[in-house]
Amino acid sequence: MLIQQIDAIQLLDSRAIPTIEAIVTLDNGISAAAMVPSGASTGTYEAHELRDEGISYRGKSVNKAIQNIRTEISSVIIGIPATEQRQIDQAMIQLDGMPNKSRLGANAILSVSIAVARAAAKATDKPLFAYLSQNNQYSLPLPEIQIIGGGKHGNNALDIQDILIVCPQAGSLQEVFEMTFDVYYAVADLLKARGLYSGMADEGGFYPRFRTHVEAIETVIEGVSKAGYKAGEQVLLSLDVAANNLYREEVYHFALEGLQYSPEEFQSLMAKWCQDYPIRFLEDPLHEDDWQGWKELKSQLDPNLKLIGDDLFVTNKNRIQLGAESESANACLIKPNQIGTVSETLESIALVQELGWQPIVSARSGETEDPFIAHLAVGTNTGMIKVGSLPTCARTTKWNELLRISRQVETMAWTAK
Ligand code: 2PG
Ligand code: MG
Repeated sequence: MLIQQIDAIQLLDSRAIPTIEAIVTLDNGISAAAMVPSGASTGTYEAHELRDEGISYRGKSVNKAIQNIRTEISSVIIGIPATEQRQIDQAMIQLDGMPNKSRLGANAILSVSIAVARAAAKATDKPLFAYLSQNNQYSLPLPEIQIIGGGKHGNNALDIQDILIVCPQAGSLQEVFEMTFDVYYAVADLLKARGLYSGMADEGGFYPRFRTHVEAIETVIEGVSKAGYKAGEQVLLSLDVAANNLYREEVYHFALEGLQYSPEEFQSLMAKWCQDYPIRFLEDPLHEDDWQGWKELKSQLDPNLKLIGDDLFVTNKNRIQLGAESESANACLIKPNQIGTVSETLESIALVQELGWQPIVSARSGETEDPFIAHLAVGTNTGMIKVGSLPTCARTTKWNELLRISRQVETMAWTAK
């Protein structure tokens, strides 16, 4: 099953921004394709997404990256067995030569890397999740699902980026979706009754113009009760503060309330919210360079609360290691396109698991119909996944794939805790 041909085309993501689909064909005739997603609130230390920077699609077309796949990348990969994922990824990393994959583009490299994994899974007659597994331990992940979107995904109507819910007592994934459906539409009813209803943010949640952040959090909690569930027990809250976007000139800014906070004040505010509300997951509450602040905040929080690094770690082993040494977090978002290859993503997940932290496989705000991350979460047994909100196709592609996988392997462990 040697790689015989690699091609790529420009397609559109969920924001209608161009993205890449790579197509890998093997010498036994099997072929597989993969599309890559794209973030809006990106961390500085992420792998580089190569865009044309011309006039087409406001600079966002990806023709150069596609050319790189057809020429340079093809030249080093053709002839290698598709099952040699590490060798293939290493060849692309070396060919790129830059620490952040900026020469060929992490979007070019990752699309090929995922297409190779998918082709190899097909060729070895395994479901993709099973092919990605190192130890045949699979489980269905518990999702965290967005109800309210904000920040860069929601026209900055809210300064923080996500208010999400987690249903830890649900008996199955089907039940998680049904409970989340109940809460999502209960919140919609509340917003409509108050004249606050607005369209959907990039990931499918609502983005009303609340007067304060606390009002937004309390509205979700009210929606939970309206739907007939107990907040803090059946339904927990999760926030992605995406604090990089709030931090300028050493101050955190809440435009909504017209307030500014010193780093110490912002840390205290985050700790207070976690005390006042049933928030059990807190992502990027501080900016990506404040290792000390993260450590201090962690020591103020309930040890059971998951303090999640996204922009802080960017799925990068070195940064995760730094976080472990500085005791800055106990959970890590995993986004394949932050690091740029399947094998590096698998290594980061393994490291997070070794540390005893919670890995959470995550989609990006600009998504595609590719359900790769559903397989990744199941196959590496991460236990949690984040895909944005419940509705819209780019999201349901992953939710529905998880449901299909759960049917395929009926004995699969369910991760609700
Ligand atoms: C995040 C993601 C997904 P983006 O910050 O966690 O919600 O957003 O893809 O824009 O980085
Ligand atoms: Mg985030």
